[in-house]
Amino acid sequence: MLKSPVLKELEKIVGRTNLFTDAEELVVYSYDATRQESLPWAVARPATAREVSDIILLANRERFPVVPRGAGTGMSGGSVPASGGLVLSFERMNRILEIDVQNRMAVAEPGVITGDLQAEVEARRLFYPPDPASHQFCTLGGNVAECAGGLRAVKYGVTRDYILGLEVVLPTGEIIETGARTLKSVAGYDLTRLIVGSEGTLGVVTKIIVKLLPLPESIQTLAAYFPDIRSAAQAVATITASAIVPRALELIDGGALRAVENYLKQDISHGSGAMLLVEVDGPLAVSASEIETLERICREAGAAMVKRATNKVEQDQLWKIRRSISPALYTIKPRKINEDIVVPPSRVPDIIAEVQEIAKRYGLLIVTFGHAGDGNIHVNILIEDEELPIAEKTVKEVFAAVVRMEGSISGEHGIGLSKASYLPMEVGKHALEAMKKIKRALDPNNILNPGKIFLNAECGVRSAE
Ligand code: 2HG
Ligand code: ZN
Repeated sequence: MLKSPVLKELEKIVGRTNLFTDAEELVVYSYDATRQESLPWAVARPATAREVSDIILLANRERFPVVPRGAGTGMSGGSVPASGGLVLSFERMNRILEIDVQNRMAVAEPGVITGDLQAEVEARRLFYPPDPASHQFCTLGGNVAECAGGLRAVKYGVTRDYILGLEVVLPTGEIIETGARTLKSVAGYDLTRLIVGSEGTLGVVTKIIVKLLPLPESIQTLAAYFPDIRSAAQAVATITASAIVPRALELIDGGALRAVENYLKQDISHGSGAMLLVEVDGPLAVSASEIETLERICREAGAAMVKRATNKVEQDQLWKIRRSISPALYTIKPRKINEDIVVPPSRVPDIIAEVQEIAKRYGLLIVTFGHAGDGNIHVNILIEDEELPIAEKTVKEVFAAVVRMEGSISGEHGIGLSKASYLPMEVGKHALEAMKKIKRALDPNNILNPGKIFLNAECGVRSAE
């Protein structure tokens, strides 16, 4: 709990209307998309880096946890205040500060909705490629914290590939700037990369400089309908080994298709057992010939039907199906345990076969879908509450298979709370210790987002509560 003199000081920093302590307000900031929840002791909505810094200085003096939060759409518990403490919410730091068309970059505050930034730059014929499925709700700050991926990562990479620099409040209160406004900079350690994906454990991001690209001239999209997931996965492996790099290559299995059909109340699968959504972009002549080749590859791999979107409305309809999968799966069973494993693309058919075998062995409903083009598959285990212990065993087996295939247990959602106990399965002892040393060096009092990435007891001291 925060004592009343501390609350008074917080009130002085952010103003009375930007500090919440009532239970009905706190509950709104207590959970994320994993549905794990834990009430914070208070919520502050700072407006500047200086306010954030003052709060962090106070947190170090009084030793209370501080948990930065964007829109709470995260999928690993990263923004859940698991040890209580103060949630820092960035609703008020939501301005796009600059779009520099000539130098193709933009500067934004962390509370900007990712889709808003995409739309603003597209209006100027520029392109911000990172595209999490939740782009209409998630924030740029959250994307930076978790190094979000999304649908276009197969061609364009993930959030870290577009961050040129940051303004960061360190866990001890100092405000620093990392990186530069230029495409190149090797002045010292790459603190930008260290902070991106650090899940709010090493600093609070208060300003973000992003790199932009020219808007591609044309986009071509197709949906390919396969009899089963095996043939669809095989098509993925053929496409990723070809000379074409699609900007999206998404796989949807039969379970996910049925879930979306029920959710949107429309026929989506056309009787198929799996679907691929494939999109290319670039100069018209190139994208037109590439989509032809991709259609042929899909047919040769066994697609019974291939439909091309002929205009923007049809393209949006296809992507609506894809973006509806995650919300649709929440409606099936009380619990949705979602993973974001990633394997080398050539191993996509192998990991899918292995997940199916594990699901059969444990008798669990497991749905697989996602960014197959870059090997990033969402394995969703849909269970009743009492099935939780078996689901946990299942997760461990899936992760073991992923590590065996030289993949990673998290491609884009982060370790957060959900995967902290599994991190040692992938990261060697000495690498894990090096990570903890960085955490302890920057956050000696373990103030910032404690219990994320590493299990709580493992990092530093925080006594005087
Ligand atoms: C997506 O790609 C998100 O739709 C959510 O990363 C994945 O719910 C999921 O498993
Ligand atoms: Zn995803």
